[in-house]
Amino acid sequence: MTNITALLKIRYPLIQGGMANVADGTFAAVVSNAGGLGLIGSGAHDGTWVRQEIKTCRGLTDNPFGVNIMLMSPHASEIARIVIEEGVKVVTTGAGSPGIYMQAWKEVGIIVIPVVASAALAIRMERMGADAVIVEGTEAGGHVGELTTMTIVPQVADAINIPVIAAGGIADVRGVLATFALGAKGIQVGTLLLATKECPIHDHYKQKIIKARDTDTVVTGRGSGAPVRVLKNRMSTEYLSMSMQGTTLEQLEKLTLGSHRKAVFEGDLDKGSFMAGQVAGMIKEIKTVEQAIKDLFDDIMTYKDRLEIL
Ligand code: TUI
Repeated sequence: MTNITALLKIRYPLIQGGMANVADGTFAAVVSNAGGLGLIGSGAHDGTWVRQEIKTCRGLTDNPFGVNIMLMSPHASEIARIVIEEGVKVVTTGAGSPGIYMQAWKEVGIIVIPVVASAALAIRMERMGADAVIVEGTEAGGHVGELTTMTIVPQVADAINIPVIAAGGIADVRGVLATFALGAKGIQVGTLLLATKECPIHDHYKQKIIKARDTDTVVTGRGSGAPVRVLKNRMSTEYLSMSMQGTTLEQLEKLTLGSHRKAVFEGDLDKGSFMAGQVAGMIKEIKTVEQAIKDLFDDIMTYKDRLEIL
């Protein structure tokens, strides 16, 4: 089956990014109620938190939703077990290979959609039974790879027979059409959903996205093994100048410890890490989640007909 809406039993071929510290059960339910696939972003949370958010989400929507597992988290294996116990239908993973969990998830019929950073990993995931893969270009916010959406989506689409979901750089109908032209069967969006009325982040974070220009994101930690795209601010500038001066990874870690939470919960413009993708520059207003999702798809046929090729 290559149809994402049929596979996931959702209205639009859209899944929400796994946004750690942001996407709780309440937010995931809003996205699922709007016709996409909402995800609980487990981030660095423990199993108890994830279990509670699954229950909350269930109470707020009858539509399908999933859990995103950040594989670098020390709680990843506990959460991998909890999604089975709680009967979660869909799991997405990020920041590593979910190989060791695949068999257990597939045995209970969980739909597994890993984020892959290369065609080689995509092929491995297909062999292990993944139902689709998410391919994230470096335009995305948060933890990113090197390849652009434009180049990695078609290469992975050519390498595997399961559907590719494109992420990184999509915030309007043009991005949807472009990634489908590249071979995607669905999209994942994060930044666009940060700039929504229902998103539970500090208002300073939303305003920073609305005010951002095209050149206002930067990747910190390219040398650290965990490069992260953020909106430029005092924190990112300090990080980059310290890393240029040869500051140790340990000291850099100390600088950024808890900084994403400072952005999300306190809106701390100086000390926060405001993770966001390059599309921040094209997001100009705060919409409801429902409107943001509708605007990506509802006029797509009209827009497609307006393209002048040849
Ligand atoms: O995971 C993300 N985005 C994230 S995770 C995150 S939390 C964090 N904070 C600080 C440092 C590191 C993480 C914030 N944003 N997106 C999915 C994603 N996965 N992007 C890249 C990858 C990835 C990388 C390597 C997936 C697989 C992979 O494979 C390793 C291997 O075994 O080949």
